[in-house]
Amino acid sequence: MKVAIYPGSFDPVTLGHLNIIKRAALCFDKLIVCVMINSNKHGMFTPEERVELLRRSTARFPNVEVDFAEGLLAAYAKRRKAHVVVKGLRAVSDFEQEVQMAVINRKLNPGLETMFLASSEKYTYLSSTVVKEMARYGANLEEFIPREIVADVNQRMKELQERKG
Ligand code: COD
Repeated sequence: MKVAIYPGSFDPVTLGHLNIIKRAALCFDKLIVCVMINSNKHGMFTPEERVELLRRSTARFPNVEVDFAEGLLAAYAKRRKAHVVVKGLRAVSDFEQEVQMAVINRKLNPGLETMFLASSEKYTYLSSTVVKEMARYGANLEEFIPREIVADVNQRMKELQERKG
């Protein structure tokens, strides 16, 4: 069975992520979408909430599993017996960091390959950061994130703004 892992912060999942999930799920028997911690980023949603939003957004893909893991991706891949990591590439700006991570992950777990899917041209501009910025200014989020989670993102942004006063 060919198992691949698509790791990310997914804070929150966007239509760009979902496009990669849909395409990668066609290439493998099983795709594990794994919420992991990027220590450079602050969360809007807790990891558990991100998992729930991802599960709701990917419910229609039978071979997609959503999980959360702490620690190193290379160790998680070993535990899950996965030999492939899937990443999305939007622009040259993604490339440098992604290639660096791919090399580190293979060093830590020899045989763990990273496969890159080029972003759909519709979503090259899209990131979770853009979504948060749009939510802050009350833009219609349906163009950016799965319909199933629009209310959750708007609600969380409202709570964060109220907390700030
Ligand atoms: N189109 C296509 N691809 C996209 C789009 C889009 N619009 N938006 C995002 N992507 C891709 C990104 O390029 C990335 O490949 C993936 O989707 C996830 O994106 P994010 O932004 O949700 O997640 P990141 O980049 O913050 O995730 C980083 C990880 C959590 C994977 C990384 O920090 C990690 O592996 N952490 C665990 C610790 C570890 O093992 N570190 C590596 C050794 S240094």
